Amino acid sequence: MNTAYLSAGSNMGDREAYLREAAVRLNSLPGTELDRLSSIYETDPVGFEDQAPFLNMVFRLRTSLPAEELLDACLGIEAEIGRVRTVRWGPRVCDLDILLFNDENMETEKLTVPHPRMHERAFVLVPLLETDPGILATLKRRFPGFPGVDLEDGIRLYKTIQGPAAFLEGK
Ligand code: X6L
Ligand code: MG
Ligand code: MG
Repeated sequence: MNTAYLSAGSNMGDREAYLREAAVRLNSLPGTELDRLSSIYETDPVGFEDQAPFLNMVFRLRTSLPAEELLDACLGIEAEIGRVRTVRWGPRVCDLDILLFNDENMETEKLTVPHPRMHERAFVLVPLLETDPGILATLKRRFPGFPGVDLEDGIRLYKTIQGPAAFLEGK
């Protein structure tokens, strides 16, 4: 079994519904269970700032899928939910990024794990640390400059969730 941490984001339409749809689809992948999730945060856009605010959260999955198959599944789920890639760093209904996969370091054409810029993004770090405070030690070890960002800047608690089952059921 593998443990994967994924960042999820949406800044178009019914943002919370898209995050839930992503969680339901991830939980339905073969050999995969949504095992923990963060609160939902509303976050100021970074990279390309002239767009609507995001909802961001982090999912922890237990999965028998290898990392590259999980990546393909994430890209498929983004497309099924209706993602259209136009402007780089632009608005999207659903973005799913693999942050961590076990304790592995990997770099292929398709995938780099840990996500190379995760330590610079409060919208990733705050929900990630909420799902597992023990990850702080891992982040400090893997990213010498950690944290590369003010963890209180541009991020507001939007909604707390009672657990994976409640979220999947729409509560
Ligand atoms: C300089 C240059 C500083 C580029 C930052 C940061 C670029 C993040 C892209 C950057 C830079 C990104 C989300 C977002 C995006 C999201 C929020 C990206 C890719 N995705 N903003 N911007 N949440 N709040 O999920 O992360 S585009
Ligand atoms: Mg992203
Ligand atoms: Mg992405």
